[in-house]
Amino acid sequence: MAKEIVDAMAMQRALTRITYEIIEKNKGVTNLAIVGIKTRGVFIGQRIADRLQQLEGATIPVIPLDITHYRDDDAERAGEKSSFNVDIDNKRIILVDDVLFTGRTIRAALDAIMDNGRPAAVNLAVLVDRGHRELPIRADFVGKNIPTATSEKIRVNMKEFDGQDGIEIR
Ligand code: 3GP
Ligand code: 5GP
Ligand code: MG
Repeated sequence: MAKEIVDAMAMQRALTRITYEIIEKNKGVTNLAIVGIKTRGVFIGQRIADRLQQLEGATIPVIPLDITHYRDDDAERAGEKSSFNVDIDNKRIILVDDVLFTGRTIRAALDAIMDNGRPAAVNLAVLVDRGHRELPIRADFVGKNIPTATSEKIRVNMKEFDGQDGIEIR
């Protein structure tokens, strides 16, 4: 059984608000770079970049990141590194993911980022925070806080990948 909790309009508004918050917190957009965690974090990151382009006239790079090999629960593949095609030294990074849960994905993403350079700062933007953190990690920009039971699943749909926008709980 799935229940829609955020519709397409509300999801778009949340992304627009996050974009304004990013501009405000960074006092502009100079030196920003977006790192999107695959799969849907990349599409969310691209939406934010498109909005930044409209609002500030700046082209912000969106770097896709696959953290599979950085997870602490995948010992077999650990050690394979992900390399960026954008120089991130002294950049202000906005790390973007669809759902924040235990925080382990973000910890892994930070490892991948640090392997690629020395950013001036890293901030975290997520569309959904569903709680249940296992590490001292929090998001700087949150689309929607959705308290969940461990057994529940949040489904994030994105036009680019799923044919429509919206967030469901099941
Ligand atoms: P994403 O790649 O866009 O993040 O892992 C495939 C998809 O399944 C992921 O899409 C993720 O959002 C979704 N998913 C739903 N529930 C879970 C979960 O509990 N853990 C993980 N890792 N992915 C989940
Ligand atoms: P964490 O590493 O914080 O436990 O989980 C974050 C990652 O797992 C996110 O990238 C997300 O894709 C996935 N994830 C965990 N729980 C959910 C969920 O309920 N829904 C979705 N869509 N993804 C989840
Ligand atoms: Mg994800």
